[in-house]
Amino acid sequence: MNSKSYLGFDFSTQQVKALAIDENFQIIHEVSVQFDTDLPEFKTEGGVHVHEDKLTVTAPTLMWVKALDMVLENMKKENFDFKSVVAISGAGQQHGSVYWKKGSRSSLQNLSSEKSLSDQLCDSFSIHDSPIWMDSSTTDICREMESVVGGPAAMASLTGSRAYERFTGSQIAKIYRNNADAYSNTERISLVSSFAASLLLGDYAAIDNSDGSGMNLLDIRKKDWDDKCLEFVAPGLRGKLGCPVPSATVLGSVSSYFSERYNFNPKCKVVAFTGDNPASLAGFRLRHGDVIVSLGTSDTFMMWLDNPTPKTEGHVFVNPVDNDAYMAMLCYKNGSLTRERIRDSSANGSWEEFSSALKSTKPKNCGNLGIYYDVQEITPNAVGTFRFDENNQQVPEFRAEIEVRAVIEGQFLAKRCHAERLGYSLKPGSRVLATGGASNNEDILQVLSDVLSAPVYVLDTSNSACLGCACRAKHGVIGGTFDEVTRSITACRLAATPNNCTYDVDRYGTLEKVVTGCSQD
Ligand code: XUL
Repeated sequence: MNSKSYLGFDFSTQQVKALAIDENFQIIHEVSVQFDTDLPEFKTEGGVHVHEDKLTVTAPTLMWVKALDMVLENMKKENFDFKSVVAISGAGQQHGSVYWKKGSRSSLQNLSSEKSLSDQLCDSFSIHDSPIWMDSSTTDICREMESVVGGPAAMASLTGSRAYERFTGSQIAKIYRNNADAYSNTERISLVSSFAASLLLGDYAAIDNSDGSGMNLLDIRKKDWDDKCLEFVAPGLRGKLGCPVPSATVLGSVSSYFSERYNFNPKCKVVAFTGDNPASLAGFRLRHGDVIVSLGTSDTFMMWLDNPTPKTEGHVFVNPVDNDAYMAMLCYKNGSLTRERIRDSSANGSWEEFSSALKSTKPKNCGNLGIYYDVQEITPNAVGTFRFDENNQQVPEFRAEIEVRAVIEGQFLAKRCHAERLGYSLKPGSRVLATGGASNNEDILQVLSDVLSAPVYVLDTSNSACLGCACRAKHGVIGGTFDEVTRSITACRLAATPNNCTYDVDRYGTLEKVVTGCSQD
């Protein structure tokens, strides 16, 4: 009963989850609430509402509040020892925003432990439907916003990313333009992460630098809002955003609402919440020189950077576990569905045959190189299938086993090429941490290891964001480096070591430029 624990939350797109670890990082409790099934009154699909224009995507803000009520009530029913919690942190889906109505700070500060949070905060939002990361309705605003700071490259260099529709800056601008009254009736704008932290803190929680980097508003080097961006978006925005803080900041203690209603220790600390991707980076305990490759429906590539060179492709965020470092993230739409298409067309729909093809062909594929964008790719913006022979001549097709190797090598070369453009370079001891469906296939992992020239480890990711936040909570109260604090966590499994084959990454980059120039609509 006297043992210490740390609590991590994850307010993701489809659910809210909480996970507690003990001093030895063992998971001692896990609870989740699914929006669609546990809160059917909000009528979400996959946790969201896609509007008629198909571009606008929102989630009911109050649903998130209710989900927190439910998570905590469930933990109480399961006799979770709230008193043991030393510190809490959490993650939120990135980019989503919450609009607190004037007067809500006082509601947060004066919550009665007799009632649920949702009963008391149901009238606290000036916008009831929070724009979320799946929204793509602000293209025009993004282009205007970029031109105000000198173009997409200048925007990327300043804020870590060119202007993206899902990033919060353009979403706030849309709200101001379409609903100026609601905007002026807004006292505070939170990200999903800082909104969730605010509930626990009983006061407005600061936005952390890492999640703040997903807004196109933060100067990622100065770690302060950029006035030009703020002025473009809406008047009086600086005051509504509050000051951003390092992600390991202890914001204060839990509000008395939680100590009275759930028996939390009144001294339990709330450490700044962050975005789900930065939180996963913490959960994977990514170190200098490491990369994470998540091979799922869409592929994601994350890396630790010391000296980033943000480009118009990919995103650079302030690092969530070291405020002086950075992380970068590259997202690819053509992931497992493209691999499966080639498996079906060139390996009789069988992963075994796919693996045999990889084994029967040599690294670098005798100079054959393929680029496969079945759907409009975002990194880079292109679509189509492109095959090049060893003389860089485009060819209409490859033999089946060449095609299999080409899709895997092409996807991994792309990631290495884009990572290097963002300032990534392999260091002695660099590790590739692989996750997602395709990380079960050792032959695919061997290609990954060869292309990236580093050993590949496989990670269990089921809880990465939540676990990362429980660890961040501990780091926040203990201090020192995150690596020191989390060093005793059991290591991941080594799955592949690189053969000595030097891939020509520049050649890939050149061919990708050819492809982008002639991308088919
Ligand atoms: C990242 C992004 C998503 C969200 C939801 O830029 O848009 O990964 O964080 O998980």
